[in-house]
Amino acid sequence: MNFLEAIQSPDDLRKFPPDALPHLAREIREFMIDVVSTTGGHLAPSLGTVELTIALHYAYNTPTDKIVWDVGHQAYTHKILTGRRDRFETLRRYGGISGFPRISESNYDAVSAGHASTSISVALGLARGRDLLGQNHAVVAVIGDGAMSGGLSFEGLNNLGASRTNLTVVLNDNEMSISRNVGALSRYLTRVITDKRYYKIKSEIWDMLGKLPNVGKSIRSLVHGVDDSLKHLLIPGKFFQDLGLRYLGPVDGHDIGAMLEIFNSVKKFSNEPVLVHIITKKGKGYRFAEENATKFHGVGSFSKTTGEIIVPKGKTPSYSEIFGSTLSEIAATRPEVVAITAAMRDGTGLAKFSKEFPDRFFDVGIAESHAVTFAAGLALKGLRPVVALYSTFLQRTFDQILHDVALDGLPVVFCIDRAGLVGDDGPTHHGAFDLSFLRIIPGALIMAPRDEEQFRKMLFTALSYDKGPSFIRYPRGSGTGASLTSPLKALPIGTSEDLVKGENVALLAAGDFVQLALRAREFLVEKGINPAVIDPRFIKPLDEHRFSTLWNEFPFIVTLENNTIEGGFGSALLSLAAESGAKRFPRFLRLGLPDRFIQHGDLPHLLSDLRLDPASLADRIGNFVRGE
Ligand SMILES: Cc1ncc(C[n+]2csc(CCOP(=O)(O)OP(=O)(O)O)c2C)c(N)n1
Repeated sequence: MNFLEAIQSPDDLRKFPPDALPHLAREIREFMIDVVSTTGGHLAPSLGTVELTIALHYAYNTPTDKIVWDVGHQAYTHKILTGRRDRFETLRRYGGISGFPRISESNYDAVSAGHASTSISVALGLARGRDLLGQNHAVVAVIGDGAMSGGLSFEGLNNLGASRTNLTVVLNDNEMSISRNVGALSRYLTRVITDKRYYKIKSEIWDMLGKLPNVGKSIRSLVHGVDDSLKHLLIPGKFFQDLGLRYLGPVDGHDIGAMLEIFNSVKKFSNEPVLVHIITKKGKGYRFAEENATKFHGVGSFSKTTGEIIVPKGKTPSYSEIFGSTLSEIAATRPEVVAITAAMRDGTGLAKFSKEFPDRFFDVGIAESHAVTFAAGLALKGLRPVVALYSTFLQRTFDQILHDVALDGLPVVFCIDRAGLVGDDGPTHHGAFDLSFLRIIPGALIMAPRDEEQFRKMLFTALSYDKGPSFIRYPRGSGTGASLTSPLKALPIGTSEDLVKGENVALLAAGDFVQLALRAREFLVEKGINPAVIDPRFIKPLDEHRFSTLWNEFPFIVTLENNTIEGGFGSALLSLAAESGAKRFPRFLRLGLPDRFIQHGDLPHLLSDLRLDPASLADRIGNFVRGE
């Protein structure tokens, strides 16, 4: 019998007897693996939470009760059970359902998500709001052990513990972030799990003591006065208990019955925060994902039978790979170069560096703000830290860059991966803003390479620059396949490069969009327009020398960038032009990402939707020049 087909919403799920649920879990897994093998997606995290999700929707009255998913990459079962099974095959595709919870997609998605460590804070807001409004429903935050290591989670816990409000945090502990989890909290959790059997016995004793009138209470308070290590033996999850949360667990997160028992009893605690610690296996139920959860954390299409990723033929190395190999090359002769990642060792291309220079490599966990301020400390000691972050996660570190790094002109190098549109992950992950928010930082050196070869030179330039922080932003995926044979050499700071001569129109494109500009130019030539193409290379400082004559050479200036046009490269150039005192002020057209959040989908679709594909660009530029 196919149970899954009978479920349109959690109401249908709740009609099943509990003993049917493990069978349902098997069906969901099979369905999920089938679909994700073609769409790609966060398979291993979502395979790990199948039973948890069933248990939550079974025990709680969703959508009145709110489930808040941290990151939201583990919520595929949630999507399948909440009316999106029929559209699951459109997962992450253009026009299809999102890979993350989105309020706009379903009223079962209590909160939109994508970035880590937000769940406790936002769930606490929901809970306190509920209390203030005199409403009565449960709020459950589900957070992984990786996301729990982020600073925002600690801020949330700190406030939650003091709040005495009714909120349940489910800590989904699989000992993994994308790679193996790191840090002291992770070590602590491992100890709790390892000592599980002892804890079970001890906690039974503890509960029993609590039930003994008078005597029990005094023995318990005696225990509070004794040595810490002994307390650890007596009170499981002491860390959370001390923060004011009732700790329950550890529980097997693949045992639906055990979780139902816990959730049903937790629902009765009305005035206290609770933490339920569940243990899961990342990738559960699909051999290849269990064996290599990092590879299957976020995966493209793959063969279901062999687990092999389907790689398009002739793929050139990605920018991340070029970054990793070039950094290793430079670091081989420069012992002061150190690298920092925030839980994205593989994604940022630092795996090679981490193996070659283990002492000079720091994975700080999902802690981007810490990564930046930590780099400031390393720089103060004379080291040359390179912080590799995705553009979207760099957003969290604005104040650390400004206050801890830039203010004192510390030479920290920021390698900003996934800058610009990223595709299937959508609005939470597009790196659409970094040029705009970095450009206003005094003393920042900002570069954007048009290809891999230039990228290598920019990395070398950044590591040769010691007057302040430097930033290189580059896109997701492969470059142009440019030859990588020319020697590493620093570029003169603040210099642009004229790529193609032309007349009447100057097309200035930043970073990877130079390639787009060159292709748009071909269409324009067919229309009888012959634009010059200029690569600014440096977004800050701009090439004031070259650009001072630009305004007289070209009556039409077009800028193009893989960044929001609000405050980006085009705005910088426009300000420069406005203040240049040029007699003949050119007409300006700024092209780039529009001033709105951009949905998910493959890049060709997104670019054509935004009229940023070469043919549409040529049309827009043609109309502009013709004054239409
Ligand atoms: C602020 C931020 N940094 C990095 C990421 C990338 N990221 C997505 S999931 C993940 C690991 C999360 O680990 P955990 O919370 O334990 O969940 P699991 O995948 O193990 O289920 C990371 C680093 C992110 N989404 N947000």
